[in-house]
Amino acid sequence: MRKLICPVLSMLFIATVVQGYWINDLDHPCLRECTGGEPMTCEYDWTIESYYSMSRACYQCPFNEFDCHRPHCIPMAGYARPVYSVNRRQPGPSIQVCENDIIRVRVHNRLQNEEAESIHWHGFHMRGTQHMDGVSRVTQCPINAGHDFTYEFKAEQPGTHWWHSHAGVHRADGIYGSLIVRQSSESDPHRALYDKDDPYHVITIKEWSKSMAITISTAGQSGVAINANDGILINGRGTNQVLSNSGNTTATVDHHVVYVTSGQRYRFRVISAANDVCPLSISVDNHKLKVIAMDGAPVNPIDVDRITLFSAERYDFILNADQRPTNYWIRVAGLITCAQHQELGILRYAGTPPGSKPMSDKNLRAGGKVLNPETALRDPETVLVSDLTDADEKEDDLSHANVTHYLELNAVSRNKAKSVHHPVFYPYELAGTDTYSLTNLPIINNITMNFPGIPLLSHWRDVDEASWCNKDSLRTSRKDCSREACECTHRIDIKYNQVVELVYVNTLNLVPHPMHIHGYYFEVLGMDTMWEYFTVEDFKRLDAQGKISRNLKNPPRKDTIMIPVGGYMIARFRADNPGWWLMHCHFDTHFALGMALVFHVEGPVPPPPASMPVCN
Ligand SMILES: *[C@@H]1O[C@H](CO)[C@@H](O)[C@H](O)[C@H]1NC(C)=O
Ligand SMILES: *[C@@H]1O[C@H](CO)[C@@H](O)[C@H](O)[C@H]1NC(C)=O
Ligand SMILES: *[C@@H]1O[C@H](CO)[C@@H](O)[C@H](O)[C@H]1NC(C)=O
Ligand SMILES: [Cu+2]
Repeated sequence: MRKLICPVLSMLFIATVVQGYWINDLDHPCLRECTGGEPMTCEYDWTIESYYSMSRACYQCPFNEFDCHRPHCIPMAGYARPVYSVNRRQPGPSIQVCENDIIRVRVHNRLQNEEAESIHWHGFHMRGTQHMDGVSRVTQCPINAGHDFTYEFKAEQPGTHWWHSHAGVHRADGIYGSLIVRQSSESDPHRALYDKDDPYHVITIKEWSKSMAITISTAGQSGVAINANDGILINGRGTNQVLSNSGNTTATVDHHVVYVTSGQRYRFRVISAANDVCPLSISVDNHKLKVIAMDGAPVNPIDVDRITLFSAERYDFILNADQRPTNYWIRVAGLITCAQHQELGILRYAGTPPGSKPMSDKNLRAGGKVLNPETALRDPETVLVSDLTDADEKEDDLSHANVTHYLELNAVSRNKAKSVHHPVFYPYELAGTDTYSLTNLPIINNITMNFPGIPLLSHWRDVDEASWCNKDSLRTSRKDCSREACECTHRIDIKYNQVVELVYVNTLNLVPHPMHIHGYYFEVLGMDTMWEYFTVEDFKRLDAQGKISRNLKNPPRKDTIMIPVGGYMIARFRADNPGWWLMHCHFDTHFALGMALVFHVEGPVPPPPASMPVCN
């Protein structure tokens, strides 16, 4: 048996290494042409482990490039550090299925240190399978170390999605991967615009760091300065670490290569798996990007030169391979805290020699028209996501909102009982250059989210009455949140089937926040950058004067959207998916500090499966 399989496996291995991809994804029976026929049940077996990049599985990587592609070798940028991994890969296994398939993932938590885990399926709304949303302490108890749990749900949202850990900060250390749901030609409104849509054109990008995420987040909370990022990865590969071996030869991990053939039009699916305040702008030299979808939802096509992605955003674009057949740089440039980094991949036309590189200046940063600029400032070279329009037939009318919730995002100086700034030992009032540095606390409506130790979806009735709060309850309680952080379980109750309008205002001119809603799409009615210290009161005043415009006709849909500094974003959704849905900033360090709340949408939720993990 062994003898029979091995030659076949190694041939496959070599064949797929040429394309820079992994056998197990391409081998899966669910990766097929989507014809709209019988859905399949797609099974996956995942082992989650504490592991290491540049382990012995990497042999002579990067001095021998072939070795960097070996099974169990996680090269990252050639730097050896602890990682968390699914099946000893980074990014983890890609799930690629057809619309309406059933996805069944058996997760075996084998993390060291007794760490618990849960997996969120980012982009899926989990209607009828609310218990599968994978948010530790909201929809489930995390899976304890040594235990297994099987997630099972239907691939109802077509498009480019991803999966990632939603326990602690494990996502940043490697528990993430792509989740692609393709449609039949008849269902895909943009099918006529491209020729190819295959796994080789799925790209995940993120920053990497020499430190583990827990080190970065606790250092930030404790006022200890360390590097939060040391480079950028394209599909798990970075080239910015120069290594030398005993023979004094130097080498770096090779660029990620994407292959195209002249005359073909390719659907690219790009996912930002960034951990933190690291927006990434992607472009391809000499090529326009025709954007056709955001966060999985189709938009009317628009041509741009580059796209800025915040953590958890996805963009699909079509690249027409109509240039001289050679190599071109794929540029992924960091912004804000990642501004010093740029990573390069290679777009290689068929017929170009392997190992050859593009001729153009590798240090250049791309210019031209940008979609989703981090400033959200309007000028002739920028397109805001709210300027795009939905390409699907509208089934629902959200032109009348039943209720509006104002969500004020802020980053403030506050003392926090257990960490950050202790009210007595190291209060923020004493922070300064001669004492200790200030750590700001990101908040929503002055509240720091505190999760109870039990999952809300199944056990919310057991939560102590006094620990709940929202803006209104704080007002009546007369709690003063201006010095000490108000830590409580921030909950907004929503009646079934209401049309909910959310107005996000990012008050302080500090950083943009990519806000993510679980269980729904936001319809993005409008956004703008206003002025430094723009407040909810300012918004209400302008709105009353009719100076705020809303696109009620065909707003684009997103599940993660950046709220610009000193600006606002207006979103709506119909609350027809009962449950407990987390809404939070997708920056790890902000989420860890409590920039989150839960929407409780009333209505019946099916009982949890008997196999749910337990805690407390
Ligand atoms: C490598 O470089 C060091 C320092 O320049 C030198 O001492 C050593 O002999 C070199 N080793 C080889 C194998 O060339
Ligand atoms: C938050 O607190 C500040 C005072 O520190 C107050 O001006 C503001 O109105 C509060 N915001 C909300 C949404 O309650
Ligand atoms: C929302 O408002 C519409 C129009 O006023 C009304 O018909 C509908 O009953 C309201 N829905 C809910 C759930 O309150
Ligand atoms: Cu944030």
